[in-house]
Amino acid sequence: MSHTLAIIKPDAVASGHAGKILAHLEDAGFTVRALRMTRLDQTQAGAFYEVHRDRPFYGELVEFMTSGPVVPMVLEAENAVPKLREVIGATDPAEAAEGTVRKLYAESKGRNAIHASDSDENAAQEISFFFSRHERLGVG
Ligand code: FUP
Repeated sequence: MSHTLAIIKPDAVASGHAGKILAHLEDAGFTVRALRMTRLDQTQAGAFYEVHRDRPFYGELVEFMTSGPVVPMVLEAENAVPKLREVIGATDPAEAAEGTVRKLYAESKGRNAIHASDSDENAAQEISFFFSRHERLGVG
């Protein structure tokens, strides 16, 4: 079993889709190992998306991710990282496959409902970013 980090983003929380997205992830075979609702400040969101700092959409991305509460969670499954990437679909909902979380719930490429780690290394880093050692006791 391996682990990945998902974040239900502010658009999906605000539109009342957090519960449906959580059920979708559980139905897809993931076990939730840690979960909370929180709100990121500019420093936290900026650090989380540090890798995109030089991209033209960085400012908008940080503004969006701080615009309301988010629901980060640790998900467990076999091959959790690639499996979750498949379940959430392409970054842009217009390009996402039918039945994926982004096809069902994302508004646009920027406001796209959910984040998922893109490698095992980033998953470990992102899980530590949101969850303390104590909260991660059930993980791994
Ligand atoms: P993803 O891994 O699918 O979340 O996509 P990326 O890591 O490429 O991008 C991270 C976030 O930046 C996306 F979720 C939304 C935002 N983004 C834009 O707003 N515009 C873009 O052109 C690309 C990404």
